[in-house]
Amino acid sequence: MIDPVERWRRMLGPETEKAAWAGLPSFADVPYSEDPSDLTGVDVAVVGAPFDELVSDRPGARFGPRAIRCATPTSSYHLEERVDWAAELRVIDYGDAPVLPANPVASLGAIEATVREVVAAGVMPLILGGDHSVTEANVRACAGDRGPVGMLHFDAHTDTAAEVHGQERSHGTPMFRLVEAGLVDPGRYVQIGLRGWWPEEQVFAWQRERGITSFFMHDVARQGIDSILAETFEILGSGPVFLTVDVDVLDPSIAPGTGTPEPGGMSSTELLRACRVAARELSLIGADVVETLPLTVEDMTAVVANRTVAEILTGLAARSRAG
Ligand SMILES: [Mn+2]
Repeated sequence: MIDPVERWRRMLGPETEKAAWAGLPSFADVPYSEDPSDLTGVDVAVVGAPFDELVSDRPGARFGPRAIRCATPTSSYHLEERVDWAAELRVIDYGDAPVLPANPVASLGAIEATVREVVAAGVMPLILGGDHSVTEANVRACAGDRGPVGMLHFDAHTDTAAEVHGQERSHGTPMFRLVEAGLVDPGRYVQIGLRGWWPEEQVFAWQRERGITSFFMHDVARQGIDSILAETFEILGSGPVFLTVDVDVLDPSIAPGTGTPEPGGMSSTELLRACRVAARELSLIGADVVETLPLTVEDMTAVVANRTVAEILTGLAARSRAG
């Protein structure tokens, strides 16, 4: 286990903060390890899934995990929730899954196997994508013997197509595959933020037949995010839920660094609040934040993706504190 802050404290004094741009860029400067034995006693492990070989449009999400780690803020104390997630939870950065370039099957297998190591230790995985196809690997690892789990899905797109460009494995198909495989319970599957021009009506018909709940962006605009979350929590209940956040749910004016940007999206105010409240109110068994394509060194999409992860951690900390 490497604590990226330890050298600063040892050499400069126990209260010293690490310079944000220096040292090992673990997520939020939490301790870093790739050794499964270091998962003992941990609450949450951040895992990178640096994979983008199944995109239908812009590539680059393979650079997402590193950029999100580098967008770390200086503190873990949340001003509204009034909780310090790093004080409340034992969080480590478990590094990246060992992806194999130009081999999607091996790479997704490696992502699933890495997340399985986390789950097997009784630790909640928080995965940094990667294109949205990684969610299939993540949920396969998290669902395990639990049977079908609930899903809360923030996205501009449903990702429930049976194929995209004739390909069954694509970042547009993971949720179809998870429902068909019996790993996600369609009656406890809620999508928020849908808009734009894809998919076609027959995909929505497939969704309705199975009882999947869809909140479109026009619902968010008319009804407000808090009212939609209240309905969502009723549907998801107290059972296990996987939270998946595609940053393209955000308006591309906030998050232009994404694979399939769609204008007319959510504000970061809405998404950050929704992720924190969801992590506080639901029984999350895992979460991922996907489709971040850093465009610059100080990439704004990576900053908002980083804060989305921090909001999830804050919600978990608030839940843990409440007992
Ligand atoms: Mn997606």
